[in-house]
Amino acid sequence: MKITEARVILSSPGRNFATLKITTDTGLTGLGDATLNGREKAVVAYLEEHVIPWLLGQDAERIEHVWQSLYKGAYWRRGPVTMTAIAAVDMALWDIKAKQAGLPLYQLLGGASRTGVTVYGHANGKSIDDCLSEVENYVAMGYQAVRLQCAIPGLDKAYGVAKGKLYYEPAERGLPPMETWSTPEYLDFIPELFAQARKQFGPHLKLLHDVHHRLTPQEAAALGKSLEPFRLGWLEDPTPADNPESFRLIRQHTTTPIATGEVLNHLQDFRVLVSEQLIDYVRTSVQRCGGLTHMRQIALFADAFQVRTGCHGATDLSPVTMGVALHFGLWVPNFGLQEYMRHNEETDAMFPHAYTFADGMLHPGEAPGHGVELDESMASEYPYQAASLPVAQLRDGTAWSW
Ligand code: EZ4
Ligand code: CO
Repeated sequence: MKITEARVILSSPGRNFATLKITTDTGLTGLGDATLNGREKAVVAYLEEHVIPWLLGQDAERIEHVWQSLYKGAYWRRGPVTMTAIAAVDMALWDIKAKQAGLPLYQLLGGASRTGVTVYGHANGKSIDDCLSEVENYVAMGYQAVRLQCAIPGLDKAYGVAKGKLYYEPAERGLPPMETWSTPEYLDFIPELFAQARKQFGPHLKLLHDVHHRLTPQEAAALGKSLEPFRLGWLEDPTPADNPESFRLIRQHTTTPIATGEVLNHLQDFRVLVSEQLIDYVRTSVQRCGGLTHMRQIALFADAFQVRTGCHGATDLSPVTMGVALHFGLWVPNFGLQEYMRHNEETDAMFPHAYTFADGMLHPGEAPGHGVELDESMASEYPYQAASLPVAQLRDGTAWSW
């Protein structure tokens, strides 16, 4: 089965998405997600200039061969742009293979390991009361796990605090917005948020929190210790994982579970974190790490160390990624939890999908392939508009991790 056409479709139904569509000489088509938040056009150029010309005429059935050829053949290995471009091709080829077989993708992986993929929602607020009433809404919808982010008194904006309900979008149109960060106020405030949440929701609801790379290892260890009485489901990205050894210090001081790696894109990025059991959940996704082909390898490596999956699923991961992630999550032996930040209505309508939500779980559905399509005429009504993620700085103007 030869690849006859490959095109990138850029659209912006409220936020930007880059979608790769591959067509074969049998007429079968597949979709992959090529969105890299705030750096979309770098991936588009990588695909259009360097990947697609080679892809035309290749055998669509040789997924592994295409993956290895794109990875090794580039000479320049790893990195978010390369691995996102490879991911888009990989997702589209798995979609085609499953459609050819007439099966939902999870059947090709080895079948369902569970009844559904447990997801977590995002509660956030301008005050603790605000945030806890959001948690209440998620519980009422059937969620078993919720991430809590809250504005910090004394700071004008805080990461994770949405403008609307059920929908959180950090990227803004135009140049990067500035946000002020101050660690002392944050460290004083967060334990109080979780003390009140645990008191109100009892012992069983999974409560999560994302530090978003803002702490040093020593500060992260201190936060982990102060949160132990409230038994978090996980503490996410407590410090940047650029230097994986820095997680040793956190691990030596706290039993709070740690999730990391939504910005990581390769098995080698996780090798120390996982093999030394420094983390409990890997956060990379099929969109970030070269697709299903490489995600599978990372997950099975993690399984050998009792580390589970906790895949990224924010709004910048399009419904195509969500579809593939759900087939993966239904199968993967060491599934932990899947993030599910709901898309806006326009996005859900533009990407008709087979996945459905019930009782705190998503199910990928039984449609052949990954089950997500793209309404191209609708996509053309929402042209791409440059957008950027915020940049954080301390009160004295020092640039900080966002
Ligand atoms: O900031 O997806 O866990 N979720 C997150 C997200 C990320 C965005 C970056 O593109 O940290 O909100
Ligand atoms: Co995160």
